[in-house]
Amino acid sequence: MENFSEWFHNILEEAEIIDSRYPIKGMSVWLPNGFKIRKHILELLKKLLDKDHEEVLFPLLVPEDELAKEGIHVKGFEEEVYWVTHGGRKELNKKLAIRPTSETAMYPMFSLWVRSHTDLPMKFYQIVNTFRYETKHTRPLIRVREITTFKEAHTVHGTSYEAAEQVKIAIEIYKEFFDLLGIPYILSKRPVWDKFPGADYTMAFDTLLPDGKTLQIGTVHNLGQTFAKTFDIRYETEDSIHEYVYQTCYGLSDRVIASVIGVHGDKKGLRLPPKIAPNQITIIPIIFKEGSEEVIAKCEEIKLDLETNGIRVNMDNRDIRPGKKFYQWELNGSPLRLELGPRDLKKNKAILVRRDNLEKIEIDLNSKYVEKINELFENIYNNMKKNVWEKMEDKIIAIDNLKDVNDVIANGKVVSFLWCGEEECGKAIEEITDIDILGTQDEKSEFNQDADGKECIHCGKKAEYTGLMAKTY
Ligand code: 5CA
Ligand code: ZN
Repeated sequence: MENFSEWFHNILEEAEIIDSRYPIKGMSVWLPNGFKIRKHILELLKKLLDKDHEEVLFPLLVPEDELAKEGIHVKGFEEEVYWVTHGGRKELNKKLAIRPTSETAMYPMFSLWVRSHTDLPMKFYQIVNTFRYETKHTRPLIRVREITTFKEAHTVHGTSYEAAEQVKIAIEIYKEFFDLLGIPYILSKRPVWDKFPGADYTMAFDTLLPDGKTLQIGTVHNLGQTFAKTFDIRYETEDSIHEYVYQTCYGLSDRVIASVIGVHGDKKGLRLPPKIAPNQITIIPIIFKEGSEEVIAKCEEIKLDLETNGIRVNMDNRDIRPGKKFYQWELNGSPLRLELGPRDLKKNKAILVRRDNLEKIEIDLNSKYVEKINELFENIYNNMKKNVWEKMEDKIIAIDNLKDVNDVIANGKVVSFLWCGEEECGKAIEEITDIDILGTQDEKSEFNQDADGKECIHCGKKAEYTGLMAKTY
């Protein structure tokens, strides 16, 4: 895609996802079509989290002294917090922060809730809006000042081991979630200088957008005991000792929605995975002067049949040229189109057109066509997922000379290199190339290179990790 940014902006408007003309920078309005996509995505995530998390809802405002308690955390967010300073005309004697994320809203309450080892583990999540006064260039859904769809989970454990295990569990949940949406991802451990403020370490998911820039689409943080000590969250062990808890938190945002749109879309517009498409199938009666009533009646019958089987159907009866309708529903990303005209009706057949590859398929309406359509949804999803993964994998390029970084990046690709993992060396690499290090790969990662007996690309010391570098959003 030549100009992804422009394409993305246009598609949000044309497919009526959001209206970004709201008169506050970094804040937009969800339009009905976008809202439906958002709703279906949230349903998928909730289903995954509800298996072993409890959903809660905390207030939007955080008292200044609670926000200020955790020194590193507050420093990380200090430039980004919006403040409520007045109630009406009266100045508040305690300023209230609008949550940039909810650690400092939740953890004073956790300190009241956690009593004994029998209370643990605790696993909560909430889906709320959060606010960050971003100073970098804002972009709809990608870098916003009101994150409208912040899904944050917070867990509390009795041991360090369990917290580390929870990080792995959360990673598996997020993988499953991104897989359901067919979003390709790179998981890495963020460099220490780029971890979440207050975390022991941060695991991050990045996807690659068509312009070759990576977008961080989710993060899982091991908080260790840092917040437990600050907010005095302790529990009584079986031996009646009072111990600080271990915590994790993990979150996703509107960027997930941006990625679904960004990685799957094409020149014709959106391509939505059937699971989240507001219109999973669009029926278009091909009407001529004669026989139109029969055609419409048959289309209505098919619609009812599909709907009874739980499929979201959109029937476009409008008196406009079919070509115009095709164009519109392709733009909107409806995964399948069903066309039926008088000649098809005579044969009791209909034509299906796949949005992912525009392939035409004739179906027999005497057969079990609902099954066939469900199979096609599965095929479409698998094909979309496979394509975007292949595209991303092709763009991860291993290099062994730092001089090659900028060429690879200029070609819209991601660099993989061997690294000692030391902060000083990493910062030097970032300085020399002016490109960010995303992080290091787990040994089991498909993007991991064998570092055994090899040297760090920059300092020549023993290589410990595979690092990735990319131009980032
Ligand atoms: N409390 C932790 C876990 S919920 C937290 O706030 N982590 S975070 O800062 O990394 O944010 C979670 C995710 O939100 C990020 O991985 C990123 O995908 C997304 N995000 C962060 N800032 C923005 C923003 N301004 N606009 C859109 N998405 C954002
Ligand atoms: Zn090095």
